[in-house]
Amino acid sequence: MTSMVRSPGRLLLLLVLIFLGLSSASAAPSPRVRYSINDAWLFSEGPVEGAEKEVFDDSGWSRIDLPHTWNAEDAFDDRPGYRRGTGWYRRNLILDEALREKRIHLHFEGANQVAEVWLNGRKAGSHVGGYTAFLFDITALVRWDGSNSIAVRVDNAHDEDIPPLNADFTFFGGIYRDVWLVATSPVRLTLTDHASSGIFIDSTPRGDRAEVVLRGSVDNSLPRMIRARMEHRIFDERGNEITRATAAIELPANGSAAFRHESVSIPSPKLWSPSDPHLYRVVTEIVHEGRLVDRIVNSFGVRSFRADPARGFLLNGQPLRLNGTNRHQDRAGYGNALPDALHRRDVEIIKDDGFNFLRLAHYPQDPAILEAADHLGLVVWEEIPIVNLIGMSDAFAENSERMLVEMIRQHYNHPSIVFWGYMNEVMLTRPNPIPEGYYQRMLELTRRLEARVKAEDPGRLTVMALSRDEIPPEDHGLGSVTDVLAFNLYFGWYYEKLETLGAFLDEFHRAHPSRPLIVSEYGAGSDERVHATAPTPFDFSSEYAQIFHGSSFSQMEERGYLVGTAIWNHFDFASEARSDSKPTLNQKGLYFHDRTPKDTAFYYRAALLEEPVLYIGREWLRRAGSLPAERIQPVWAYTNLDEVILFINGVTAGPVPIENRRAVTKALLVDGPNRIRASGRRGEQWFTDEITIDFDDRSEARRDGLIAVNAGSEYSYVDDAGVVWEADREWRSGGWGFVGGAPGRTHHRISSTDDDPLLQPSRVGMDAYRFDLPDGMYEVEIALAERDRQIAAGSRIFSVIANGAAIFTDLDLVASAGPFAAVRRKAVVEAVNGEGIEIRFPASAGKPVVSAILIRR
Ligand code: GCB
Ligand code: CA
Repeated sequence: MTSMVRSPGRLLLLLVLIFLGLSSASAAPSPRVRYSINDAWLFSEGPVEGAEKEVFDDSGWSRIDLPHTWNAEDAFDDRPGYRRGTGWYRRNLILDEALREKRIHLHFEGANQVAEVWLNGRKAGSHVGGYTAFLFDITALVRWDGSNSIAVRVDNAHDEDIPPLNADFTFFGGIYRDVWLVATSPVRLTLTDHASSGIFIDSTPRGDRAEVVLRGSVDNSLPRMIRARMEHRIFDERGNEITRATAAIELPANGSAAFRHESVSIPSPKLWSPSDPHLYRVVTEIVHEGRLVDRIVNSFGVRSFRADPARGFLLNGQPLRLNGTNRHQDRAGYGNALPDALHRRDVEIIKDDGFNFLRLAHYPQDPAILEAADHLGLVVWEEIPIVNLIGMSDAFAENSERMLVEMIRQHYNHPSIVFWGYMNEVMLTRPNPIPEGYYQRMLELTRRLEARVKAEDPGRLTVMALSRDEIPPEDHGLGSVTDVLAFNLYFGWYYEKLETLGAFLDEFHRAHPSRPLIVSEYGAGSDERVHATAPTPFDFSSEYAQIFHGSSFSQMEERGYLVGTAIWNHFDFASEARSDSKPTLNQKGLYFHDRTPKDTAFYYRAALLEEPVLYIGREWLRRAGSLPAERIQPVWAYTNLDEVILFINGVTAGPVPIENRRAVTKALLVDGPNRIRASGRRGEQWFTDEITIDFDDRSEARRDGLIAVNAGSEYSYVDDAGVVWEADREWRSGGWGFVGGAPGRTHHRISSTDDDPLLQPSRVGMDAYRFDLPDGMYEVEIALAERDRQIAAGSRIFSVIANGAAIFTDLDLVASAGPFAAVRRKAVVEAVNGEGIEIRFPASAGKPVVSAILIRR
């Protein structure tokens, strides 16, 4: 190879050969025409009377492009809930005369969650389910002498018959994936089989060959029986033809015929794997009366796999630990309506971070995702969205099964897919009241879906995700139905302690030694604005999430029996009903919702990548301290190098021990910017990283600036302006802090602010806050919110008085702002006679509360 490339003449020859190899399969242009029709739509919120009609005044509608959701804003605002109902889309379509003899189809990659489509006022079809594609043949409805009107009604209202009924993510409404126009000859591979490609490819390595089976069906809409020839040509990645199969096919008038070609084999196949994701290409052509009438191109990969209860996952006969992560499809600013490029970007990020396994939770995702997973090399688990609850109706079961069939047929040929899933934690959330026969029904549905997967695709593995509290015997028999059992585990987050994860797994494995096991979720929520020196679960500090991942991953990697693990979640994602420290989001991502990385991502990069990783944690760049001892601050770097030295403002104490990919040291910081540099060595090679930490030293020596207190909180908070609100403390002479009272914390979202981590904690029932400050004029700012649902107007009334001057008089938070709403006020206060500032909270009803205090000279 290399010698050939060195000579330009030979290189040319090689290129010509590659070109010929490719072009032999594309001698004539494909008779298929396929293009996106994402632009130039009009949208209106529904319901709208008569919008399906051909002639309709849509002049007041908004001009939008697909992909589109109508919940991009209201799913993230202060008000609980988001619009779940109808939305209408209209568009004109002028068809080229050249398509006149063709079959015309509309292909929707996804619309959430019920879609009805009209062409020129006549119904083209409808589809139930928000996460799979659908296609309608509109040939009989199109007009050639002018413009066609397409009208689509989409509805994302709750529907007891359609999964998901309930889940921790936002059900954005709209046509949120691409829409295509597909024109084919009257004789073509079937497009209408659940919007699949009409061809299903199986390839099994056997000895030194791979046996390929190609099956599917062809449609004929000519009014006569015809005999056609079908040919499949298989090419390797360089475009060399490997093999071909030809067969005659007889098609009845206005009918279809199935085909199955078995004796296709690839000698010495190159196998597909995450480290070498080799893809074959199969070009399928139909020739009728000497004319090419259809051609489609599919990719596939040759690989074998097995999930072993003792040895874990085996790919192509070799053990391969699945180090994985989960992905939801939404992103900051887009809702679920992402262009393909951003879908692909997510897969690239996951691959670049070193992962080899991706669970597409909790629903089938965009074709761009699967294509990227095939090409970049990720083992995929895809599932349908039966989450938390099942419906009791026959329609629910039928819709579930149809979604499953759509997912499998649409994505069948992707070599990345290894696992089909169909339920997530269905026994944890209980309907109230539990309908009679609920669990019996669930078990029946499970068996029905399992049987359907095995009928559709016996070669892949089935999997179901359960929580810790759904293990046998609590599982009503569901846990033994699928090939692989998966657990969503939140030790050290929702329950127990971080360190007990491993023991739980061992115990389950001992009790169920024949069940292959995946940890399909583990994660901790975090917020870049929240920082703690003694992090705890649910403080949402960046530091706790880092401890959580370091401990969880290292416990699991020691356990060789696990098939794999998957982080919950790679990206923060929309969950409208949540109120963590950033309401409307689930914050367990390794990345923020806008895809900037959290420090935790670099723990995994250090753990999973071969390439050198040296990364100083930089989510905590702004810090403050009010005591001299607080100038000593932890600093750490994630690394996979042999040795790391940290320099603090140019000074080092030598190499820092590296434990579980992390080198931590204590740094003495100075007021202002502090330069932190890491030098790391692998063998003889050195690498560096550098950050600047801004430290606001508020200790005795320079009590001249600002004090900001996150009252009632054990963590510090950095606001948008970069102000560090320090963790609370008790007043000691010469310092500042509370006098009396107790800390309290709500996890309710606070309206009229984005500073939820500042407003959610509060000090309750204190006598005072004292600040021992020099004489002078100060601005005092108070922030507070009613934090208790039980408190009604009139039952908590207090004043806030600083050095005798009232900032609030007889404040009734519920009466004036409502519960869980931020109230802020600032006033100027004078400190005299060396007495500093004392803020008192006399109450006439209930106990006083305060969330934050800022004092500025
Ligand atoms: C789970 C669910 C997932 C949630 C996650 C969480 O077990 O499967 O949908 O988002 O926990 O963050 O609570
Ligand atoms: Ca797409």
